[in-house]
Amino acid sequence: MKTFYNHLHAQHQGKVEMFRGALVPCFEVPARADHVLAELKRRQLGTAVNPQSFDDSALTSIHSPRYLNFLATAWDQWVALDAANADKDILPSVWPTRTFRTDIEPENFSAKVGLYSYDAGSPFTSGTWVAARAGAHCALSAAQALLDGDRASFALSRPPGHHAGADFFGGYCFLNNAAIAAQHLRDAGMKKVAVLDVDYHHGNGTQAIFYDRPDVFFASIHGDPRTEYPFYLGHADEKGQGAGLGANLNLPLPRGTNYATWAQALDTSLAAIDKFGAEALVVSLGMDTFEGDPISGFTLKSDDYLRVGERLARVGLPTVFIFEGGYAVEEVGINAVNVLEAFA
Ligand code: OKP
Ligand code: ZN
Repeated sequence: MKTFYNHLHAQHQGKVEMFRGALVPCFEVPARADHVLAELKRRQLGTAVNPQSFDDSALTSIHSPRYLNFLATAWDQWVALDAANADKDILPSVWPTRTFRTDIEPENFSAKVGLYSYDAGSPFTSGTWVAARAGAHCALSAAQALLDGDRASFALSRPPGHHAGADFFGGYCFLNNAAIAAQHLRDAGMKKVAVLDVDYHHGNGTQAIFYDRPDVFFASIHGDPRTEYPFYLGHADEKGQGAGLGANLNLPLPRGTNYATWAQALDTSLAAIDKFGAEALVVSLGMDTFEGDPISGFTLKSDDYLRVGERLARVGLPTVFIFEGGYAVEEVGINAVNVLEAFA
């Protein structure tokens, strides 16, 4: 299995995120990807290759032009406000909630940051755009590998993507890599594609992007949004809308859920994907379902990920794995590679 990896991911290195009234060190750190890469090498699982580069039209198929323009220019705008800003990350502090207008892009920089985001936990840094764009190219290259005949591929990129919507960042995510990969498969002629999100957190961005579309099925197994981030989406009654009705499946589970219960939800998801008739599968591979994850609440163990990989392989579809969350940094490599090795 080819792994698409670009060292530019390390350019995205947030300093702090807002948590319970304090700025705390970021959980989403470059070492996460380094551990996965090291474990792939240790087990000699496939080859790590650089992504191809792609035209920005591959990004505009998912994200709005004004949002992409914001991402590309945000850092320069920030430093132009005050040269001393170069030493600080950008964190949003004001948002247009219900009753406010979002059709007019404000001139004020903080107001722009708020327009294009939904939380204060996702610092935008000097290297965020470069890293996120390289990550999207990893996802596109991984999707392209399937089109070129590979059975499976892996985009080992960060920052993650599944919380990013068409025109907003949040949840450590800026470009929705899974959505970009799925769309690339569609644009190349596949009629139906499924995205399966196994990250602990609901993939609200991916769901929103495809919510009214009948051609991309979205299934997600995640912590119940009544208590778990991202809180405002991911309930079981969200089934898609319009032409997309029936092409969205949420399986929220309570904090403390173990592998046996989680695996039943996996089987439910895979049966639905099979019934949908997808030609390819995009897996948002978050490893924060692990018992040792510092910000999550399921109790999967390292060996359980071998079973996950086996089950995913049994679906028999060409599969792109997209790296998402997983914050038990020391174990994230073992856990992710357990899925990939058992799949292969
Ligand atoms: C991103 B991904 C932690 C609060 C939660 C946001 C979590 C984003 C998870 N102190 N902050 O889905 O792994
Ligand atoms: Zn997560």
